[in-house]
Amino acid sequence: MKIENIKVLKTLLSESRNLIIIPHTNPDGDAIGSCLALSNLLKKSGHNVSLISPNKPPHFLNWTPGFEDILYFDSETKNCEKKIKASELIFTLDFNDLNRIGELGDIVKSSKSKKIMIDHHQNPKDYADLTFSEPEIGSTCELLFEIIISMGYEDLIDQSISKCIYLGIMTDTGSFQYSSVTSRTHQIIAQLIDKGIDQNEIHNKVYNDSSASRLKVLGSALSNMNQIEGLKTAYMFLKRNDLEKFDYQKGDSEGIVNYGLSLKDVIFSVIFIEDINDSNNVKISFRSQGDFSCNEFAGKYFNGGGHGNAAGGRNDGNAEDAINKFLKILPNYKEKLIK
Ligand SMILES: [Mn+2]
Repeated sequence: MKIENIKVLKTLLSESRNLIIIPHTNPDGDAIGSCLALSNLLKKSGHNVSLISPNKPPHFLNWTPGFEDILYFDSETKNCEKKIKASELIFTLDFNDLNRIGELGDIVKSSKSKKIMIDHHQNPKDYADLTFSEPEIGSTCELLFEIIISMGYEDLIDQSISKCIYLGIMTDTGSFQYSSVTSRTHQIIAQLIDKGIDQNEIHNKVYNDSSASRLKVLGSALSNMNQIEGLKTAYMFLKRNDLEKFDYQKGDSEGIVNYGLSLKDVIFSVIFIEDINDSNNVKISFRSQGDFSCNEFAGKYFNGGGHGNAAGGRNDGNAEDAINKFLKILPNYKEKLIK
């Protein structure tokens, strides 16, 4: 991190009172954690802060300190526009391309306020006046902690802010198991624990909050799992009838595709989910490990896209149609899958 950037940030903050903080669309634990940590910190230092999210986060984040003050652009558009107009500084956290915040992006782009990006994804776009972009750091929350320390604001980090930062580091590192976790990550966690946070409570609130319908949907998908020998691939499906039988709620199928990767020798996992509202549509999620590009696969054959290791797509017809198409295409990727 450039020390010069820290100086510029301090100057910008000393010259500005009205601040906006924005996470990406469908904000996750790191986006909400970093935005609320920063908002709580800047409020303490006397700023007038509005946290504007493009839309609502999942319910298991609603305990995060300051959550009740979040404004939602999709349901309070006029009010949010007014706040942005009156602002002097806009922070964008946990994303690096204004496309990630939908229509809100146009408003940010045309705003006269200075923009500050704090993010850890690859290939940042060039929209910010001040950019903190550190792709080798595992979470925006960890990066934000380093920025706060470099600014000399360590004493402002209280228990509430520590909870927010812990949330983001925990969720973006798969609970400290990814290769992005360093000894420094653990040193930061130690400091957060010393601020009096209860990690077990945070873990339970985020991960042990399933509804019965979610577990039944998960059970149904797992019992439909197929492993394709010789292609390091697993796939699952969920049929409309089953979703109805288990009283499927939006979000219940979130993350199920990752279970495929927990199989020994599987590097590519796919789930086909029949759309409960459209009998001619199947939603598909792709996950991979290593170099195999989900993004390319989803984009080429299933009207989708995303990242190298995580992508989404769709197909006309029912799950069987989509699976048959998938099984025809897959052997063409044998070399890439088994290398
Ligand atoms: Mn993140």
